[in-house]
Amino acid sequence: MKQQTSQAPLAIAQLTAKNIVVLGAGLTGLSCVRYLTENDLTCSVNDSRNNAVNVKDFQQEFPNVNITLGGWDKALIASADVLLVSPGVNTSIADIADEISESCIVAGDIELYCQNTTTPILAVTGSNGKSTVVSLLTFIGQKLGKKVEIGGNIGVPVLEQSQKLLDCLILELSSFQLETLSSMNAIAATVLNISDDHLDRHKTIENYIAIKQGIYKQCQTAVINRDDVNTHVKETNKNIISFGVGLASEGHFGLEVIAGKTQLMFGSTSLIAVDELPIAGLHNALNCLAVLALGYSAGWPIKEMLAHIVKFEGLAHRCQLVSKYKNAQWINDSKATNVGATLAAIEGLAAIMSADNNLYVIAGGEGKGADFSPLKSVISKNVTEVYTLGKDGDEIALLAKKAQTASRKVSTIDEAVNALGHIVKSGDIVLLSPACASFDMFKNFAERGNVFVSAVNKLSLDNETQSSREVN
Ligand code: UMA
Ligand code: ADP
Repeated sequence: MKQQTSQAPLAIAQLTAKNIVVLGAGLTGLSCVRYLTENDLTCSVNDSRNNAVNVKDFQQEFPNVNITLGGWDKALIASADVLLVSPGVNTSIADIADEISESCIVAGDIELYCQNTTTPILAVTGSNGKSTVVSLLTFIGQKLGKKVEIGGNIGVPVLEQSQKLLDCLILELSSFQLETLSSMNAIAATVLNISDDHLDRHKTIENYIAIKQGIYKQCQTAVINRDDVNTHVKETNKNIISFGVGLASEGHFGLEVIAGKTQLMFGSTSLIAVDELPIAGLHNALNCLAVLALGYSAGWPIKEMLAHIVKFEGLAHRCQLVSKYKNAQWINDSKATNVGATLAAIEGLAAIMSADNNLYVIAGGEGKGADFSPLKSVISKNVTEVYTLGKDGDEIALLAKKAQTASRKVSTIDEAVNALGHIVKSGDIVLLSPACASFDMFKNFAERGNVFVSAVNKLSLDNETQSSREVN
């Protein structure tokens, strides 16, 4: 059976009398059902897990929608004219792929949205920094007085924004969502960077890059990262704006040291010093450049964007300082679910700490088939000791050994934090940056980050209680 990404019309008027099947009953699936129902269309829903939804609640909200749980319903899939696939559902598995008919339109929620909207879109993908960039872009757009909303992989299904009249939708796209999207016509789109991620699903890095690059076929201006060749556009007739660490030519964004201070630059115009930015690290300076490039593509004035950028507070679980216990910095970077993010965190933080201090890293979890070896030299150069945990923790321990860096295996984050509580000194950094997904031990990265924060808080509280007992 040949699988296809739909170029075919999913305009609401075309969908009447079509047999629409929604795969997955999570955030995306339910948003599709809600959207179709609101447009007087019906559908069937299939989810391979038993407890995906409470069937009673579902039937109460959608009395005309048939739902099947606990396995892929092959007959239902085979009968579909339109298959609306949730991003977490891998349609290449035989149970699904073998059933899809030749004439069936296979698409995602974002394709459905794009075929039924005229809202201008700024779209962001990449291995790391997507949520930071779309959040900052949305923050700036709203501060500029525009009707701007966020959607996509950040946790807000786009169809939830479909009723709103917007000046712009800021869209975060994962590789899973790009696989089922072909009709977007964004004002501008970017691939921020590429590092190994989701290779358990996409199999090869080449395939992953090709999926990410698919975003450029669906935009008017491509915003590329000069320093990462995998983000560069292959088409020759595309309007391109670039950002990167080095000097920028006119019309592009870069960094330059002026009077001893690194500045964000637009061509030869200095914009703002990196140390005035509200989010730390070189990787975040690059994120800010990408934001400026995307906003500029939409006609937002650069000077006004800069006035608002400085007020942004950053996002939880992304290199977030959570405690200064013992005068060390305890940093929660639980969102580092891949190697690229952990590399950026270690290098970015090592750059701001003195050579006499120690950097301790807690890492490990579900590695998703990634190659950890790029961490070796960065660990060897910057890290004092690695605390490893989770399913693929031993792989990271092995890497640390090769990097001639001490490592210690722990069963829980609490165990790592308690051990570190005894050894950290003033000026040291303790960084939770797992380079892995969390689902071998936690519900999600937020739960993992919160466990770290609680453990650190408990440590400092116990210590305060202990010291006050000693004083009394
Ligand atoms: N399901 C099955 N069988 C499967 C896999 C999933 O039946 O083999 C069902 C589950 O039982 C569940 C439903 O599908 O009921 C979940 O669908 P989903 O996994 O597509 O998740 P949604 O709740 O629809 O959320 C999705 C994105 N999730 C994934 O891509 C895994 C959310 O991104 C996104 O915020 C949301 O759509 C709105 O657009 C999350 C994510 O982890 C944050 N993204 C990955 C990442 O950022 O690395 C790509
Ligand atoms: P995403 O939505 O792509 O996962 P986030 O903004 O949530 O991106 O950040 C995820 C992780 O990546 C965090 O650990 C963060 O510190 C790190 N990170 C953020 N921006 C970059 C970047 N430009 N390059 C590398 N790592 C980054």
